[in-house]
Amino acid sequence: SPAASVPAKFASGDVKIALVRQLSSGDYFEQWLAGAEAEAKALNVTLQISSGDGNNDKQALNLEQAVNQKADAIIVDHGFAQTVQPAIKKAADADIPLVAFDVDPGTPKAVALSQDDHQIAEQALGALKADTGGSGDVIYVYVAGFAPLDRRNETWTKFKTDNPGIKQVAQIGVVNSSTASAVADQAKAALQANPGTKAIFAPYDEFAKGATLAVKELGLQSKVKVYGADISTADIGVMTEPNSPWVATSTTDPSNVGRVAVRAAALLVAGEQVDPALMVPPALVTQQQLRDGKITNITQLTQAVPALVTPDVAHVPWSAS
Ligand code: SR1
Repeated sequence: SPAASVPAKFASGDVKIALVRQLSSGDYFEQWLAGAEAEAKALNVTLQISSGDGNNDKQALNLEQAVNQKADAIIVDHGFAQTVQPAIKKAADADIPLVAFDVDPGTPKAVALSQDDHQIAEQALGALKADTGGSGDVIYVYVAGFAPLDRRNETWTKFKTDNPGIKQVAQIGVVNSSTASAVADQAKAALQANPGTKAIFAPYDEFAKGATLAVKELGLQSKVKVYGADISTADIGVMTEPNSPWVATSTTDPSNVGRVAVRAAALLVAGEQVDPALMVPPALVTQQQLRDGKITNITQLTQAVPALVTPDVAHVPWSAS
């Protein structure tokens, strides 16, 4: 069928979407932004980007500002419910369309976008179970309060109940501007305190990179394997290094998720219907698969796993992308 005509406000380049981020450093957030920017360009939308850089009060102020400036739509990218929900309510009261990625908006007027975090944890833990036979000491990396990590934690909690042979011997975790190196320090201490550890469940790529570094620095690659989440070209390099302990990750294509967020916001600006809960499915990516397929970057990965690109999630009828 012929493509729908471009709404006038988009054709004239008058659409402004505020992107209000909690975090911006690290591979995941950089790729996500690149996807959001590419989609904004394709849709002739101006993206007004701010980041709290981990400062929740700053993110809340940035969000207040986006509401006061009457952006055509707002995307809230991560954040803690208690710091962003008051301003999200103001946006809803002012009828400003809003997409909340990885944070509970607290109002049904906003579109809630997430990755399927339960599936992310299930896929990574499925690999861990297959490799360990369902028993052994495991170090877990987690920080409470981040919605995606909290959902993955629900799956981990159930997994431990369902697999009594799996013993969590330590919980570590930090999210800051140098997450990977902070987690590496913590993981080294946890590994030294728990010499029987067989696996580290680290469901965020900065966690997995830190865990991998710790295992390598202690020379434990043959004993301890890492099961992570997310992927980037740099992560593919880490996973496929000779003797790398990072053997599996469950992931979306982060740049695809950024694209989906902008498409959903654009649809709302155009008055189109959008599913109130959008979810992007992940795929399990293993070290073996990357090596066998000679995959060295994200472009090659999305060619090998086309399901990582989801053009039908928040499809924009007037756009070719
Ligand atoms: C600190 S939260 C990090 C997570 O946000 C996104 O959901 C990514 O998948 C990442 O793991």
